[in-house]
Amino acid sequence: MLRVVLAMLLPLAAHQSPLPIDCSDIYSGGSGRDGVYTIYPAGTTSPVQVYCDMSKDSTENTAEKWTIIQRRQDGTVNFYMKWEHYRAGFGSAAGEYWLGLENMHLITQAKNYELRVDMEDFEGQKVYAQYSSFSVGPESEGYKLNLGSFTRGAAGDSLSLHNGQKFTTTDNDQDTHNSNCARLAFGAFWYAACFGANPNGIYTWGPSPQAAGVQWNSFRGLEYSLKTMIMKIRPVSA
Ligand SMILES: [Ca+2]
Repeated sequence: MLRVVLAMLLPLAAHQSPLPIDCSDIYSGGSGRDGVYTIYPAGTTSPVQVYCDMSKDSTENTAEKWTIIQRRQDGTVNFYMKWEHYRAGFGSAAGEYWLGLENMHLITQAKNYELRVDMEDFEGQKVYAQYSSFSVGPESEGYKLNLGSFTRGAAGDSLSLHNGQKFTTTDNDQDTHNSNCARLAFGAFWYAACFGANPNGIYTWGPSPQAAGVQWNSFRGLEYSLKTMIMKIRPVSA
């Protein structure tokens, strides 16, 4: 009996396609629905849950296949976390989460990606900002952000000033400010001195006079905390 089972399983294993590392790999596997999927950026023993935006692009009528790496939408997850959490990732792939710096590094060293940041305020305005490339360096280099040029989007460019910065948390100050920007802005990010965007700031439902909210300066300024902020990546053809 065992021999029969093995004979059935082994040919299947031998013909399995490579493990998916992002949502575009999953899409080519046959499923085209938005939702939570499992990717394997660090190999077969380290499955990671992620939300895939597989919806159709309204203008091009082609599937988007975006891999969501960060999402804020209702304030249910605490983002004021320390280095180890930002390194490993936290939250729920079905709701708010941070995919983790190590996963982001592993994914973005495998292919060339572009970045899009979707956001919405509490008055119903939806805008985005798109960048030609996005990758995260290794931990030995502080998970440095490598960002391409701003290409389009009514949100405007509030991220370019973060290009080339290392990641800073309350317990790991790698920014260029005398103090710690993660403590000043109640978040964690690729801070400089300190920020134009604060996607991981405190969720404060609109007005945020202390400049500590979920912010995008060129959209609603630094005293307004947004309703949603979603960072997502997809491969670009070389
Ligand atoms: Ca500092």
